[in-house]
Parts: sequence; structure tokens; C-alpha cells
Amino acid sequence: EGVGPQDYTCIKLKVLEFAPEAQAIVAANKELQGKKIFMVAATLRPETMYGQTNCFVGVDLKYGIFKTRNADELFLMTERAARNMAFQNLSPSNGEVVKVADFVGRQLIGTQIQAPLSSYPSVYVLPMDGVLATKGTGVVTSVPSDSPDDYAAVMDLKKKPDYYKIQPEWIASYEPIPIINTPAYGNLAAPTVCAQMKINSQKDKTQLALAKEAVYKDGFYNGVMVIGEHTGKPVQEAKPLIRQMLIDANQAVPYNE
Ligand code: A2H
Repeated sequence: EGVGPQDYTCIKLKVLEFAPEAQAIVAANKELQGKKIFMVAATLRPETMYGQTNCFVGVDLKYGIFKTRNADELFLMTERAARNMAFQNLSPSNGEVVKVADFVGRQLIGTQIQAPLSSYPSVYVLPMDGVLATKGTGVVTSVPSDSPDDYAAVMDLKKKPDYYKIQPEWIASYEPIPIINTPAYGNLAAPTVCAQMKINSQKDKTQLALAKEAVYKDGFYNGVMVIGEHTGKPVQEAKPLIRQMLIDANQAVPYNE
């Protein structure tokens, strides 16, 4: 982690309806009328995107909407990510960063988005404690079937919606979806490992780091897809194919940092 370049896939989460405070900001901005706005999430596991149940932001992090190389599409992410993307042929011109709106994460909570490949036609933007401003785009797509961090955060939100200032229906009926099967953890690796290790909350950081490592390696080396067009294929084989399929469909872009 943090050593050497990281090959991410940035998933384009189309905004269907902004939460009220964010909507007021967008509505007041002439540059945004009639444009498509995407929250952009950096992932190392594109093959798990069938299982997206929500997306996470940090409530205190700063986000912006930035112009891209495509005049009709804008990206919502951290300014740090926008600066990196400007040198990866993703901004209007090389090195150019054009921000057209500003938000704080909490204003985005409750926004509805369309997550490519997800079995759920629309999902919500929700808070997570551990979202780093210094990694990826500051937007984390949530796959509770295969990410212990995501599963622990989703369980916290389901248990304590008031504490996290969310409406229960934004997550209550969004269950983890089987994506990958392995001999060790079955087809819901993250819930299984969290139960085995008695992980009760996203605050159990030491245990979560161990769980994440175990599930990541096991899924990659021993996993077989149980959903989608590559059902039956090993994860190692399906991963680059699903990544390319998302990129070809203009639902994702490659991103390095
Ligand atoms: B992964 P690495 Cl299913 N702050 O995507 C915190 N976490 C972030 C982040 C940020 N700013 N940006 C990205 N991430 C998460 C899927 C996934 C991920 C699964 C399983 C494991 C997993 C769905 N969430 O990551 O430090 C994103 O979550 C475990 C490594 O660059 C991204 O991939 O290695 C991963 O961390 C990148 O972490």
C-alpha cells in the first residue's frame, strides 16, 4: 500500500438526483445545466462491481466538480484526483484543471447514483469514517460482499442510521450480493470473514486490515465468478475482461497514481 504506482479503475457513478444541499449548488451553476455529472470511484476490484450497494464519501472531505475531456461529462471527486487526471488525458487539455463547483462530503449524503453493473438500479451516497483524501478520488464505491471495510461500514449504517445522520431506507434493503466463490469463504467473503473474526464496526481497524488482506488474496487466487457474463471463470481471468468491458462501455476510465 502506498508503494509504487497503483493501477486503478475509476468507475463512473452517474448522478441521478443530488441530495438537497448539493442540488441547490448545482442548480445555481450555469455551467452545469444539461450536463451529465459522475461521481468517480477508484477501485482495485473492477470484477466486483456487480455487488455495489452504495458509495462512500468522507463527510469532512472537500470535493469539486471538474470539467473532463468530454464537454458533456463532468467528474465529481477531490481536487487532488483532478490534478492527477489532468496529466492522464482525462481533463480538457494536458495539465488543465477546471473546477466548476465545490462541496463538502456531508452535502452529498443521500445523493442517488447509478452504479454500472450493479444489480441495484440506483444506490445512495453514504458516509464512511476511513475515506482518505490522499488516495484515489475520495469517492469509494461499496461492495459489502467482497470488501470487509465496506461490509463493516454498511453494518454500522444499518445499526445506527440516526448516529450517521442517514435515512434507514438508503441502505436497509441493500443486501450483499454473491459475486465470487472461494473454497475458504464461500460466496460472501466479507460477511463471512467479519463474522469469523468478530468484527463489529468500521472502528475495528486492526482486525479489518487482517480481514482485508485475507479476503483480497483468497479472492484473487482462488475465486471463481458466480455472476455476470464471465460466470464460471477464475477471478484472475475475469478481472481484466470486466475492466475492459467497463472502459469500452464508457462506464470507467483507467487511472494511475
Ligand atoms: B476497493 P489501495 Cl470489493 N480511502 O474497491 C479509502 N479507501 C479507498 C479510497 C480512499 N480514498 N479510494 C479507494 N479506496 C478503497 C472495491 C474493493 C476494494 C473490494 C475489496 C477490496 C478493496 C470496493 N470498495 O480494496 O490502498 C477501494 O476499495 C482493498 C485493497 O490503493 C480500492 O479498491 O490498495 C482500495 O481501497 C484501494 O486501496
